[in-house]
Amino acid sequence: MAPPNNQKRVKGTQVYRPFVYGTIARLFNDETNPKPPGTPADHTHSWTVFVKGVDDADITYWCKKVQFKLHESIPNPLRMIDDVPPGGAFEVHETGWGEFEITIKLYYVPESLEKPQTLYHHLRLHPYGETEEEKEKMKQRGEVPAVVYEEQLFNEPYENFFEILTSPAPPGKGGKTKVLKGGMVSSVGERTALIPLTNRPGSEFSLETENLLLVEIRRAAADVMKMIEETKEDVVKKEAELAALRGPIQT
Ligand code: SLL
Repeated sequence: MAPPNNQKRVKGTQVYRPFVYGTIARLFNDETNPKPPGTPADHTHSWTVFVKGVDDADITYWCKKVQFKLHESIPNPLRMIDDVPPGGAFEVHETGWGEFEITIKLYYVPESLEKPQTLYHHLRLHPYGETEEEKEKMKQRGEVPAVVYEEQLFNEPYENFFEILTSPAPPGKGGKTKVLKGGMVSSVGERTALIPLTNRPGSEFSLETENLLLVEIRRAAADVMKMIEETKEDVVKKEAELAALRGPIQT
């Protein structure tokens, strides 16, 4: 879309907004996840694919609609979700039997003058993980999540859009705070780039997780430094051995 002439970009500015996308799948079973009537006999799982704010923060003021492109074996594989209240999730619920790649296309609010952007996500139905323990944990939980944290960057946004991105949520359009267990305040409907301080079940993208990851990264960096030192010492030793083998240098 060509920008109108009166539109100016806010130079030197980058605005980012966190969001999450992914899938959650559950195996059908009579007690906790019975097959809805009319579900084809070969369907083994129910699943949801979604795009939403971290901890239900509103993203609808920058993300206008989301198109999910499902596998062709599914009726009406192109699903456009464009009617989501502030703080709600763009999502599709389905049932099926197989894993496949979902194409997720984000459409931005018209004021952004941004072109849609495409993400790809592999729908996971079966427990997975790097270790058997991780897989077993997922099996016990009865749910297979595959969720990704992402940050949407708006580089030098147009002035109108910058206004929208940075103004407080309009009254009556979400903007209410939600006090969670443990006294944590979440940001339903709030226009924010902040993520929650701590984790709660089902929402593990927080400063707590970020700090744990930082500790891990620092530990790994320290290990790498140690390996570099050891390698250096080894090189010095090998060079000395080589010099000894060569004997005194003849001139
Ligand atoms: C596979 N490449 O062969 C994948 C394809 C297709 C998944 C998986 C059907 C749903 C429906 C369904 O689950 N398709 O019939 O509505 O494993």
